[in-house]
Amino acid sequence: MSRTVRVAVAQSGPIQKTDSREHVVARLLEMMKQAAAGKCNIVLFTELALTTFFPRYYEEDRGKMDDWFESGMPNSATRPLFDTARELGIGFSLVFAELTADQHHYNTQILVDTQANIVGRYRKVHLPGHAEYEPERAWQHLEKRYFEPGNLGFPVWRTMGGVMGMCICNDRRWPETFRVMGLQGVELVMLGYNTPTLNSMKPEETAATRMHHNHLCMQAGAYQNACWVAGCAKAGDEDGHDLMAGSCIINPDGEIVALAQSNEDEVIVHDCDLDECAFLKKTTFDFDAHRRIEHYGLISSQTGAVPPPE
Ligand code: CDT
Repeated sequence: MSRTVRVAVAQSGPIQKTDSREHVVARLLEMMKQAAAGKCNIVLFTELALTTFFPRYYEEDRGKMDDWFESGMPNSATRPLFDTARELGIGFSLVFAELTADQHHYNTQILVDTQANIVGRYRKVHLPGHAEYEPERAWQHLEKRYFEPGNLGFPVWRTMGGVMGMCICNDRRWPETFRVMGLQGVELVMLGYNTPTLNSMKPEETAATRMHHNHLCMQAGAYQNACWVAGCAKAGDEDGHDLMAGSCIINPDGEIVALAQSNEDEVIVHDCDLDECAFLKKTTFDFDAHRRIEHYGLISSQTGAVPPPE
């Protein structure tokens, strides 16, 4: 039986502060329909796909930011995504700001199967940025103010004939993210990102270097864990802040096989044969044969680097 999953990555163009959820969902629906018309099995949406990247705005009273959060999923604004997905028989993955019933705030991704059941939930572990206003920055990145670190680890799910994993934006820069999923046999990792084109602390860093970082970490994650990686940007100018595009699909050799060409809403597609993961998983990256965990203790016992004394 073929284990090819036809994956659509639905890059979002910019979403402005004043855009309603309904307006944004209409854009996502358009891309979902395009993916389904192209016989895709799943469509991946970006990080904070329903709103602008609101952590760029400082608010003294955190509670005033709750309007950016979803307290139920599906809810009235997002139900059309679930209804249409069920009608079209396409799965999807969506990232949104989650406010739980017990008042926790997470940057959350769900995996929805072709019958519109939520089969997986992930909450962003690596929150970048800072918790307080920092005037020395050209702009703010307040994820540490508005979200708590995810409490679910890096689970994977068996669905659509394969082993699926999720992570969100900054998580992609950390090899631990991919390795923990790799150790559970992950075959396709889906992630969304909202990444500024420039560095708020280092104006001389070029957009090209930052795009290189973006692709480098996803390509390394794919190769080193012998899995497919799909990365979905929110791109373009949000309220004067430019976000990079570069949405892509990467094969288990770490090669980009599909790449978005615009800074706008754009769907890219690739047939991801999950059996292509097997060769590297059984040879170079046969973890059971080659990993040396007796030497990896520092990775889970220490956060910061401790160089030897001078
Ligand atoms: N959304 C998100 O996690 N963005 C961060 C920006 C940090 S800039 C190094 C990212 O890692 O892309």
